Amino acid sequence: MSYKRTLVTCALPYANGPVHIGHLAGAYLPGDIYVRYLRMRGEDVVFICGSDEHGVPITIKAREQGVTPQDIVDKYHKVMKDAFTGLGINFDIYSRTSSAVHDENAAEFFRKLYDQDDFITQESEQLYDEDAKMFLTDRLIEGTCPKCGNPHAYGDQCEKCGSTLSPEELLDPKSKLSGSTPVKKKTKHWYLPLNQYEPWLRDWILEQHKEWKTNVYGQCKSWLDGGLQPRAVTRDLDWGVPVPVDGAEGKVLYVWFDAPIGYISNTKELLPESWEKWWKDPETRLIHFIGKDNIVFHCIVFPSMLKAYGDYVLPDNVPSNEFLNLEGDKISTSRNWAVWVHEYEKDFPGCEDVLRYVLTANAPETKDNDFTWKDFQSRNNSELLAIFGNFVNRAVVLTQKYFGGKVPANLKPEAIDAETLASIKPCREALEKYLDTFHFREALKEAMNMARIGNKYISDMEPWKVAKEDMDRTASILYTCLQICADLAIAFEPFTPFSAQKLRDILRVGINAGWDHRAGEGSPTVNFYKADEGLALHTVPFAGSLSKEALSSPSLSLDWSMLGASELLPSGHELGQAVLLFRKIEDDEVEAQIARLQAIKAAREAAEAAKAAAEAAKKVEPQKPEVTFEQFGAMDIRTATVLAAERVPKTDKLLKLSIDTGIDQRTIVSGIAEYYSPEDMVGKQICILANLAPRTIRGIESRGMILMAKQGDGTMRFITPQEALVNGATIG
Ligand code: B3M
Ligand code: ZN
Repeated sequence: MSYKRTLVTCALPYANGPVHIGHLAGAYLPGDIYVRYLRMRGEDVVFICGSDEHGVPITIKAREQGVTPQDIVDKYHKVMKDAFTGLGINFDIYSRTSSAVHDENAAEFFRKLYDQDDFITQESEQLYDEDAKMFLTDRLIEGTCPKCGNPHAYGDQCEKCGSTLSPEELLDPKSKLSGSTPVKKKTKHWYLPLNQYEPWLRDWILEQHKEWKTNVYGQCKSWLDGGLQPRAVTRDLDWGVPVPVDGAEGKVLYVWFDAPIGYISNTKELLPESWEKWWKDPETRLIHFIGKDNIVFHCIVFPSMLKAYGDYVLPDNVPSNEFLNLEGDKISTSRNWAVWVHEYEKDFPGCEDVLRYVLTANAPETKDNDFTWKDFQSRNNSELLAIFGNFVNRAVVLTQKYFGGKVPANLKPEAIDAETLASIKPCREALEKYLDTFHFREALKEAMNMARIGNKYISDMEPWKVAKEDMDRTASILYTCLQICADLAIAFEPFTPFSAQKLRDILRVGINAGWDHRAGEGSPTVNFYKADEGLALHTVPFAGSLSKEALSSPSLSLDWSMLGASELLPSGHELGQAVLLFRKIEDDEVEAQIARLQAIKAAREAAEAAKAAAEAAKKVEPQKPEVTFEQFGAMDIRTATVLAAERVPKTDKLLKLSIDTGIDQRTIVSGIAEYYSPEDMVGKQICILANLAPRTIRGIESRGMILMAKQGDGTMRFITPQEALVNGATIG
């Protein structure tokens, strides 16, 4: 079906932590690349995102830090917004689900479905914390896993053995809020009966959207084949959009009900007059960029909500990526195993495009993929720098050297020149094919192939040698190279926009990069770049279509349609200064990053080991067989003091102790050297079994035994009276 405009959304990230490279690779970079591409092709696009500021994890984090949920989301909203801007991910709006517009919009959405009787209600017994006066969501309940005995299993899952649990199954459940034992209490909730939408969903997705990426289609199919259940869309919580109906006091909309409505709210905030055109006109194409854990919500739940509401367009495509790992391990905010985008921007200023490039070249489009710092370094040094940057630099520097910085005339063309330029065309076709079908990794390969073609051509032609004999031929070679440079300034704009802009500054050309709606309603604008006036960004009123008049400029402006053309830069056009597009990433820079990660891993392992040891120490041995009173009474246990202590030579475990027992002074050999040094023992009052038959250990006669407490992990501690007693006091 034909369309007039494209509404692109990226998943609204939770405002409970900063953005990391996994987020970028999963949804935000692909979204930005796609939008930049469409805009260059002259399409009308709105690019929507914002923070997802509701949900239980935010309330837990606030409680942990002793601040309000609003404090948490204010902090991370800003960190995330700045991180995106820093990487050139330019949403038309980056708003937040705590905004007033959203509150009203989400409530209205619920209300309409409620009025239409689209929900069912269900009363159920749920666990309630009487101290905190709150119903407990699954994650707020901790208890012992019935399957593996892990004492810290959550109400929905045991992270140790991976079992899916329900809160009722936990042994000895406790509220994470107050530590008290939860009680069962009745509560009523509203459910969207997804089962009723199943036949429609089967047809809409499985029949009508076979073109969706196989990972997305496959996940939808398995959800549908598994059968859909009604889903609660309300929660007992005090952080979120209040449920706007009677009898729902203390309840809010479930975060996954309100968050996708946030896409609509944010569009409404940006374009209060014309937002409906973007959401309700069938000639709008809606594309959601998301990570794979969000597939069910965007392909099944949200479309069912939109369908129930009526009038709305449905997603045309939901290009979702798989996960990106970091140095072989799953990226995790809670385990601090991540490369944080705001930190990267601080550590590698001016290298924004390197991260964009590496994450796209390695995008987890079809399967999970791994980010490593070594790969980051080598992709920069041996691809961006050695191929793209090196080619451009050689072409421009030689043009300055031999032709005063002006594009030379094509004085002595040879067949190879035209063939080389012609070989850009198939790359362009492939590039477009891949971009149109959301295969950004392959698309980037094609852009890089164009740079390879240029780099090989200049290396093979050796204009620096030809210049010694034949200036006319040198002119043609550099003329050809500069045309390819201009191709690169177009082709790389979606992927590495900062470097593409730098390259256009070098070439002194502008670009028609399409219009955006950031200026908001009333003044939609066309943005383009002109090569005069220091390449200023020109903004003119948007007249409804890309007007050629608006774009006509006395200087040179590139256009996507020129990609692969035989002449993009005319002879005589004056170039700007040659600056390096990329710098080398040094060993010490990536080593510092690797060391940072290793330190995090080491700290985590130490903490885990300490926790495991503490757990093990708590284990107690089962009781021994009974003894009689007489048997116990036969043992002469009494207090004593250590007078002197030394290691038994050539042993690790044994100490030779000289003891004042109150009856006599004697020697006891004890296996405690692993736990106490001789100095620790001298002067200590202890308890001994005095009438143990003497034994000779390592040639020393030992008379008696020191009483030790042995813990579950095997560690030992001696027993000492709570206050100083006389030596020889009997114990029994
Ligand atoms: N906040 C989950 C996530 O950040 C969720 C996405 C909402 S999209 C409407 O992965
Ligand atoms: Zn378990």
